[in-house]
Parts: sequence; structure tokens; C-alpha cells
Amino acid sequence: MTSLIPLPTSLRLGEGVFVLSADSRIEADTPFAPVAKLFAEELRRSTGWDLLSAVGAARIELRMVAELPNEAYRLRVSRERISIEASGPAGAFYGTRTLLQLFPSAILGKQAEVRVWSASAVEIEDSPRFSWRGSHLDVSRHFFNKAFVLRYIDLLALHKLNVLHLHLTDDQGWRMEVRKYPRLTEVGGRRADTMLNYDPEVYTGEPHEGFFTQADLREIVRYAQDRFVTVVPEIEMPGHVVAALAAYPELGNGTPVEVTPKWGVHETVVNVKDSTLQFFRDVLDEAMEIFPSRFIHIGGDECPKEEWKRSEDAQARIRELGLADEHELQSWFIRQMDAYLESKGRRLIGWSEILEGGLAPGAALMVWLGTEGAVQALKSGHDVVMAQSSHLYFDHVQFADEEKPAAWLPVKTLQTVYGYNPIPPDVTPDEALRVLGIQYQLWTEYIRSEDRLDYQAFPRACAAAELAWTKPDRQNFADFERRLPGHLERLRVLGVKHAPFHPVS
Ligand code: TNX
Repeated sequence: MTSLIPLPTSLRLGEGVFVLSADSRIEADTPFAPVAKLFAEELRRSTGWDLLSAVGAARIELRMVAELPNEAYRLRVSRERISIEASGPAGAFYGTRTLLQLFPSAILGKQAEVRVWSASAVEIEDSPRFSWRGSHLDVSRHFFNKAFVLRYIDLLALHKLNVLHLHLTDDQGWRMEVRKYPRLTEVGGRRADTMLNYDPEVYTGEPHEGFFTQADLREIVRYAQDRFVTVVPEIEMPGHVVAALAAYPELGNGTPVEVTPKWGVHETVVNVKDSTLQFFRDVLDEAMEIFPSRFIHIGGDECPKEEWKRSEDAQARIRELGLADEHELQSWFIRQMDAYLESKGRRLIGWSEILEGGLAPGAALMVWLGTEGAVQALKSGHDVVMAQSSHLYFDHVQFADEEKPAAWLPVKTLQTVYGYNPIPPDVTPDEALRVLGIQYQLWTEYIRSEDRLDYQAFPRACAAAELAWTKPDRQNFADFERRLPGHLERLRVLGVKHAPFHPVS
């Protein structure tokens, strides 16, 4: 019995097993050499063998075949050999991810004591359902360091997830070094205190700080690239900017602020002066230098309009541009960024609220609110990523009887997640093709430690991975539950402190 997660498109069990030994040799067609090298390094960590230079007859072959779709692979395991076929390196890499799951789970560990490394004979054909298979990670509310992010990227790759959306800036902390504006991290990267859970009266009394240098971010990007994960940076604007304003008050509307210890939506937003737009273009320039991602996330959510209603400058801007109101002003702001990113060959993506006052022409929508916005965007020809809080917010608790950081915090069980239908109602099959994929969110207001992050993420991320990768006709929650214990064993080998699993079927 295999316990593959996510489940492949088709799987046929064969006869016997392939036994890996010190003289099993990994051979790859030239374009797949980097994938083979990475895979050999992984195997060396657990088995102690260097299979790239082995000379034996039993082979693991990575072969290029032109006709398979991008990211697809074919994996055949027989007694004599293993072959992975793909048309490109991503597919070859996913073949190796599946192969890892066919060996005993200790293959994922270090210097394992296992003596016989065998994989059942199988024939697998596989390709993904969606091209955007994402995880969001909020490093602003609580900072998670480079080593942790690298480990997290490996976990994403094991699940065939391929987007890491890094939420780098927010009211409570700015976490990306910007050379032109050093105070963003010097001042904006530290807060004096932290709200405990969601009680505005209760604080931890502890400062919180941290940021990524540009060198850190480049290393993260490279590490992710090797594992076919695209890192999408998010620079929040025009709201969720308190940390930036603490560093550069001239970006604001006159109210002095400090990096806030409080969660929730803050009234403080940026002003709409030319110099402020230029500030964001400068920041985006540095982000684009570091992140090759086609999509750049500009936030755009939860931007209260009170300050703009009171601001002379904002009102003058509205008159000068002939806009109806502050919502159109927000839309205008986002359009400026859309045009800028487009002029650099990139594309803007933003949260649901960038629909307010009209979606910028090239923008893609990341849907966290209801499906109406998704439908509207799809019908007007925009791409969407489904990231709805109703199913995919993993900061929400997993069990009804769990202690909650805030009484109102909803429950998202494993079954809730698995039951998510990312295709909004009332769209045509053609429109549905513009659903790029799904993404789960790890907002970190209440996630203060690495162990807690593991706990909130897993095993729900396993369910999300299956939603993102496996075709709907192959999805079945009872079958997923049957495969999960074997998969959790792998996560334990990797040191993941996942939440408990209580099967319901
Ligand atoms: C809403 S979702 C937010 C975040 C919070 C999250 C908590 C979104 C685009 N904005 O700022 O962290 O809820 O669940």
C-alpha cells in the first residue's frame, strides 16, 4: 500500500520491489543534471551513499521525453531499475518527490539506520491540476528566519507546492532590507511590544524584531528555484503600512506612529503624493532585482478611507483626476503600480479589495473574501488565485474544542480544507481556466513560534496540496485519511511538529 500525498493521476502497482544499494547509479539526461544532483544529495544524507558516482547496474534514470506537458512526469519502478520521464526539469523533480515517498520514510532523514531501502514496483503517470499551488507565510507579524524558511521550502516541494508568497511588510514589522530606505528595517523592523492573542488590553511585554537582508532573500530565492518554488514577495500598500510610516513619517497623512504592537485593521494609510508613489516604485525596483517572480504582490487589502477623507492632498487628487470617491482613489493608486510593474515585464497581484473602484487592467486577483469578487474578475478576463478565508486560512484553529486565541476565531478542520471547491459558482469552463490555482494562508498574529507554525500548517497543508495538485475526480477524503498516517510518519522524520490527526471516516 502506498501513501502518496498528493495522489497522482494514475498509479498501477507492479510485482516486486526495487532495492536501492550503494552501487545503484543515478543517471540523468543533461538538462536534468541539476535535479539529479539535488536528489543524490538528499539520498546521501539518509543512506550515506554517493549514487551519482556509483558504478553498479541497478539504475535510477532521469530521461527527457518531449511529449509530456510541463510539470508532468512518468515514474516506473521495477526490480531492475527506476525511470523518471519528463519534458522539463520541474516534471523530473516531481518524479523524484514521488519516488521519495515510495521508499521507507527514513529516506527523508539523516544518517538513517535503515538497512534495506526498497520501493514497490509501480507505474505512475502524473501532472498537476493547477499551476499556482501556493503557501502564504506572514513574516511580518512574527518573524521567521532564513533557516526556517529554507526548511519550509523543502516541505512545500515535498508536497509539490510551487509558490511561496512571502508577506514581507505590514503594520507590525517591515522585514525586507531596502538599500535606498534603510530605516524601513532599522526602525520598521522592530516593535516595542506584542499583543497577546487578540486582547487589546494584554501584551507580552516583549519587543519583537527581525528582517531579511537582501543576501538572505537572494539565498531563499535560489534555494526555492532549485526546488521549483517561486517566491512571490508582497509589499503592502496603501494600507497595512504603519511600520513603513514609523520609519518615514513623510509617507503618511500627518499622524505620528510607532511600529504597532496591535493586531487588526489600522486607520493609518499612506498619502497619495507623487513622492509616495515614487517611494513604492523604488521599493518595487529592489524587490524585482531580488525576486524573479513574474507576479509581484502589492497587498491592497483593508485600506480604511478615513484619512483620505480628511486629507486636503487626497481630496485635491480626487478632484484633479475626476474620481468619484476614495475607493476610486485606491483603484487609481493600484493602477499606477500595475502600470509600473507592467512596464518592467511583471504582473501585479493583489488581495480582493483591489477590485474596489475597478480592477487595474493587467492585475490578477488573490481572493480572500467571498466568491463574488472572483466571479467578477474572471468574467472580465482577469486571472485569480483562490485563497479564501472560508477554507484556506490556517491561522484559524483546527479543532472545535481547541483553546482559541480569540473567541471569534473560526474552526477550519482538515475536512473543511479538503472539501474546498476552488471553482466559483456561475463561471463557464473557459472562465474557470483563469483560476490559476489555490493558496493557503499562514497569518502569524497568533503563531509565535516555529513549532506552532508547523502545528497550524500540517496536516492541513497536505490537504491543500492535494486540492492543488490532484484532479478533482481523484479526490476522496476517506482515501486521503487512509494515506495520511503514512505521510505523517514522513513529516515526523523531517521533525515537523504537526497537529494531531483524528480520522473522521
Ligand atoms: C485579514 S486577509 C487580513 C490579514 C490578517 C488576517 C487574519 C487579508 C488580506 N488581511 O491582515 O492577518 O485577516 O486572519
